[in-house]
Amino acid sequence: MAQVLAVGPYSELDATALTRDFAAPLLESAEDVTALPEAERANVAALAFLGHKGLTAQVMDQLPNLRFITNFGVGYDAIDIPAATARGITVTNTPEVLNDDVADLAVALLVMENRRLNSAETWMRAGEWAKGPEYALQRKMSGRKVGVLGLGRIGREIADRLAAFKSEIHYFSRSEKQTPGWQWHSDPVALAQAVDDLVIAVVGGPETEGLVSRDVIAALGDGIIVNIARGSVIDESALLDALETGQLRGAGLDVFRGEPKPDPRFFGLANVTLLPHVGSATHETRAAMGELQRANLRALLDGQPAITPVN
Ligand code: 8YV
Repeated sequence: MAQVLAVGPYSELDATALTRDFAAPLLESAEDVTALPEAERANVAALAFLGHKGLTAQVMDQLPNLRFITNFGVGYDAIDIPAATARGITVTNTPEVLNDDVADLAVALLVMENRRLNSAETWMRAGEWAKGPEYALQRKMSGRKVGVLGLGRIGREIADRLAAFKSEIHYFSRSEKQTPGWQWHSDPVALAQAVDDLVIAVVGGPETEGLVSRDVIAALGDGIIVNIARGSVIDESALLDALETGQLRGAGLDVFRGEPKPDPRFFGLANVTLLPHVGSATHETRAAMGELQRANLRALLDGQPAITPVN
């Protein structure tokens, strides 16, 4: 059988399955590929990848017979796709199976920040409840105008959930979609101007780098920004400035530029909910992602078309 190499911090469940089904040796990160003996590298036909950085052209060139990369995750900004395509490497990802979890989390972050639920809990744990006045009044979430930046598979699930919150839905995407009642904007600044809160759901990578610029953040005014996509989509220093001055009411963030070491300025803020990239982190969804990754691997190694190809 063609040699499969697994790269990334896999769960025990996935590591066991990759070893059992594909006899795949496991490496912690893409950087470790270089350390493999040349003969072993030459044997590798498929790479089962999990991670958020480093699958570069240089790494691919260490594996001269690499034909397939199966990514554990819907986002594949860690993989240099043009380099893979140029080398004839097919790349797959794990779309759809995580839509619900990620959309649930986006809405939870919006509710948490509008109602300041994090601070309410901290206040209660600190014993403030018994001391006197009730917790400060916050802002109503239902009925707010919400902008969804990127109306792909996850963006749509978010918008569907927000419709149940009686939100007026606005969105930005390259082209207008068949979504009666939802308002399309061709420009992120115009979207931010039209709404109260903004949810980021675009893909990461070079095409969306810094899309939520200082101007977009200023246009949003006193709203909430939720990001469940990639840290690279936001101008993070502009975001931090707006949060520190209170120009922006708050942010709910699951992703950061410096993951897993976000800018320490975030930790000094009371008007944020910070999460350690847990969008898809449930037993059910991670099991489905692992299965889809391995199904792609199996299909490709059997000479079948990829189930969920990227390039
Ligand atoms: C990660 C994600 O894949 O799917 C994505 O794009 O960002 C996540 O689901 C997961 O955290 C494993 O690294």
